Amino acid sequence: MEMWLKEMQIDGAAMTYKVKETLVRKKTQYQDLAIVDTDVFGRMLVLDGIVQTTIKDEFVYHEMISHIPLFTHPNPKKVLVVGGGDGGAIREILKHPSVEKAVLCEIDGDVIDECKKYLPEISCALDDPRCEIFVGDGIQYVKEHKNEFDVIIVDSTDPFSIAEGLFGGNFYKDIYNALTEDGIFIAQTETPFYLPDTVKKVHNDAKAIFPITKLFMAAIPTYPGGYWSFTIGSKKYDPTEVDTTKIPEIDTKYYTREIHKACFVLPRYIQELVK
Ligand code: AAT
Repeated sequence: MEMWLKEMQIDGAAMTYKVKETLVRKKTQYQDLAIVDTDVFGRMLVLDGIVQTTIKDEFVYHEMISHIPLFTHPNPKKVLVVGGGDGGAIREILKHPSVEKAVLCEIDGDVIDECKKYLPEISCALDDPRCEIFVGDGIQYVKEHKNEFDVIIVDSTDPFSIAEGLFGGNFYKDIYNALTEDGIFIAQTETPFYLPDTVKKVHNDAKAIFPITKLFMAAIPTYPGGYWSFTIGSKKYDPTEVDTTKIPEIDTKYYTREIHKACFVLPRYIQELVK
């Protein structure tokens, strides 16, 4: 019998993936967790029916959410990831020799455990001695840390339920305070095509707090719309002003010096959202 996973991308439109095998399916304390093996994208992590990451296209998201801020900051030493229990962002962060410590604050310990078991290509750096794992709510964690991180990466689920408070306003104020004086923050900020209001709100909230706010895009086949936004809030360094000729060679599949510049070039319908 053929098995298909149907993901609602937005009310009225869905994406379907042929599933070869379900490796794990369970209700955690916070969500419905599944890791399935698919024909086209390989293994994928699915939380509450929403695709979070897949073996085939995870590189785009994890490289872009990590290398854009880490190559904008001249000397990132201490980095925090909120969410991101699969470990993909940690793997990319630890490619930067300046990084002494990368803290992962993931609310759901089951995500970490199951990704370690079934997605080793993504979770492989979680055992690195420079990585410190904290299982708990990112909102609380960020509130309790001041002037500590050079870069904060918000690698969260979509803005509902446990992740709702990770999009905007008060959380961004706490992030500002948890950053060092020249710190940078980045968040995954959804699809401008399907959720223009979310992108606009998040951008305005960040702009009210950070002196420099920029949005960039990356092409991610398994995220709704296939074209995903990231928002940066920075205290001092402008990610669009980086001298990319000075960026060292790094082992990546999507991120390049040229992409670092090009990803900030926006189509008009997105420019209009962040005016
Ligand atoms: N690296 C790509 C995968 C993710 S998963 C995002 C993680 O955020 C999940 O494991 C979830 O448990 C965690 N999370 C949600 N809310 C919180 C919170 N309040 N504190 C800490 N961690 C949290 C991102 C996928 C993006 C999907 C786009 N459609």
